[in-house]
Amino acid sequence: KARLYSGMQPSADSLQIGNYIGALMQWRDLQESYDAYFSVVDLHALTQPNDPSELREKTRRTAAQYIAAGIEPAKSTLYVQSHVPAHAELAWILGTLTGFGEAGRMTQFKDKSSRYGQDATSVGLFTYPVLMAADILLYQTAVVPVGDDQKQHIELTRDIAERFNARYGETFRVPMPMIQQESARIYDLQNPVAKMSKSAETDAGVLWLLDEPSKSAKKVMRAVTDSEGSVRYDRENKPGVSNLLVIYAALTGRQIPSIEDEYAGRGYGDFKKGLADVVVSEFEPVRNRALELLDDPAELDRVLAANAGRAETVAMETLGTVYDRMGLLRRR
Ligand code: AQP
Repeated sequence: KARLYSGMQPSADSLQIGNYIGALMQWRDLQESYDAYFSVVDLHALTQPNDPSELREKTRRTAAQYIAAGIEPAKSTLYVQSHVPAHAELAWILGTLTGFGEAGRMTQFKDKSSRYGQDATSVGLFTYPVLMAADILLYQTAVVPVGDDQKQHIELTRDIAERFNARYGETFRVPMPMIQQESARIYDLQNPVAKMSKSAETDAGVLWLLDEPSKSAKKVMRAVTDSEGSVRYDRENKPGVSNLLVIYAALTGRQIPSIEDEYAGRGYGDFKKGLADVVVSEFEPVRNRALELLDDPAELDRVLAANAGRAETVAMETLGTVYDRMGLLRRR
């Protein structure tokens, strides 16, 4: 089986429905046909301010939500990034092969650093894509499922891998991005032109996986729509309704036209009620399972440790080859 790598940051207590539709649902399917590695990238999360005890909790919670959403730790390698020190080690090595200007061209860095301002922008934020390259290359990854916004980081990963291979001999597999469909992109319910995000400014626009289902139902009922009153997909002129249609279709596996037909001639109230039911019945079992897993943190930690052990075996083999090729004297 070809190897696949993806991860998410433990940047909130709960994942949001965009993470679920855009990543977890797809990972669940992909784990059947790939040798999949899914990591909770806690080292990446350090590029934003964190309360230490909260970060620990968010890390466990993110892992529990992976499992609750159907990522099977017996089938996929589901682990916490910092449990495998080789990530940080390879990131250092790859940093020595990355141009300053090259890293400076990453649009995500440019966006985030201009938002944070010079003083709040860390070197870690600048080298974030180098750590991401290390994550991917350590496992000789063939494909990386990512959102459109990560395409540039995968390009950088490929460039670094090719550079290393050319300089030191074939070492890394050069990975391919697997770009998520635009139809899998979910927008904020209150501001449907902005991507739904864990770090959104207002809570009303975000559907959290671990929220009380009744709360999510209310948020769906209050989602921004338009004054036309017809349930019709038109991303440009009807972003709110289109977003709700995408969520409906993704969660039910139905096609958008069939949903449009079902609600033809009915108001937004009916449509939202229908979607609220869909969201509640999808989230309820996932939430219950996640809370159950979190009730027994020792068992969850045991599963994560076993999976980290599996990941480490592969990672250390790659790292050893890298050290040898670059001429580092090995400890005997
Ligand atoms: N709105 C979204 N629609 C579809 N997919 C989404 N993803 C995130 N938001 C949406 C996918 O979820 C994964 C999470 O990756 P991440 O944790 O590294 O951060 P992100 O992409 O920046 O996600 P968030 O929720 O917006 O987190 P914060 O606020 O922490 O930055 C990725 O696969 C992403 O495509």
